[in-house]
Amino acid sequence: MLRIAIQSKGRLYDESMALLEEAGIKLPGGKRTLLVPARNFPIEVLFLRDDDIPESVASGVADVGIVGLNEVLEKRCPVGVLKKLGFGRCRLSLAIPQDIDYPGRDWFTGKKIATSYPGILSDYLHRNGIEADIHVITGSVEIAPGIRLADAIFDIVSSGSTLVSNRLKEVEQVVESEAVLIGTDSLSGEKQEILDELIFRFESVQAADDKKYILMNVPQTKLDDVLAVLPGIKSPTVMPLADPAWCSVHTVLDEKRFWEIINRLKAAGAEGIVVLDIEKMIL
Ligand code: PRT
Ligand code: ZN
Repeated sequence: MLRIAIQSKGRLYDESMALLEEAGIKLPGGKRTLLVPARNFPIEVLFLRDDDIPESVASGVADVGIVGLNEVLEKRCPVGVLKKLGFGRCRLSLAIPQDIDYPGRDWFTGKKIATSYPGILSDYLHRNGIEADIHVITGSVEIAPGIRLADAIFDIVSSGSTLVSNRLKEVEQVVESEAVLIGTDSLSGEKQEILDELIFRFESVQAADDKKYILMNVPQTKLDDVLAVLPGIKSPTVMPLADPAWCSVHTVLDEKRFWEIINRLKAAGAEGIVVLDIEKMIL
């Protein structure tokens, strides 16, 4: 049985649960307890505050965990990142009041910086030879400059709207973060096998995430033009239709290039284009 720690509530909870579900791991519904065994896979889920996840993995209370990279770096626990999971993306940045003309990093010398991430911040200041005063606060860091508790903040930024509404501007991006799967290299053979299967399933879910399956009808006379729009995509499937003048083309597209390619396919003569989500893709 492999024990995985995930956030019990908060920003990473929904997507951590969705990832487990998409990986085919079924958890019992109903009242949730701290430790929940899956119904169909040798795994149990330990629900914790995100702050406690790195330490729980380092100490062996959990075998692996899903947590923001920012927490892993801050806690400095001896755990490794086994896999980046692509959700919970954010960055840790320095921000200062909007009306200050920012001359560069040296501005921070002698300043007071409010943060909940003193470890990452002190490393950064040290690396850059900046002496500043770190003021640790655990919530609502962004209000500190407004109430003159600090000159600047070092905090998580995602869309940037929290900074704007507190009349702050981001001046240095220090760390990029996303949810990661963490673990140690001291698992038993049995647990390692379960973990390998889990990672394989996560990878299949992730591979499908930014892909679409598309089908379209193409007149035989336009087939070459349509196939020319799909370069780099491994052998699209071409199938005959009841009307011999037409065929059906199936392929997988990167979501990022979706609109660009769809418009070119239409221009090249494709019709009746159907786009489907892909649930999993085994590479
Ligand atoms: O209760 P528990 O201790 O488990 O949770 P928590 O309150 O400490 O953390 P939670 O649930 O807020 O965040 C969990 C993780 O989500 C973080 O450690 C990050 O890895 C990740 N994450 C991603 C974020 C954000 N995006 C985010 N935007 N964590 C926090 N924020 C906050 C940020 O602190 C700031 O106040 O959102 C605000 C900024 O957002 P924007 O969009 O206005 O820039
Ligand atoms: Zn927390």
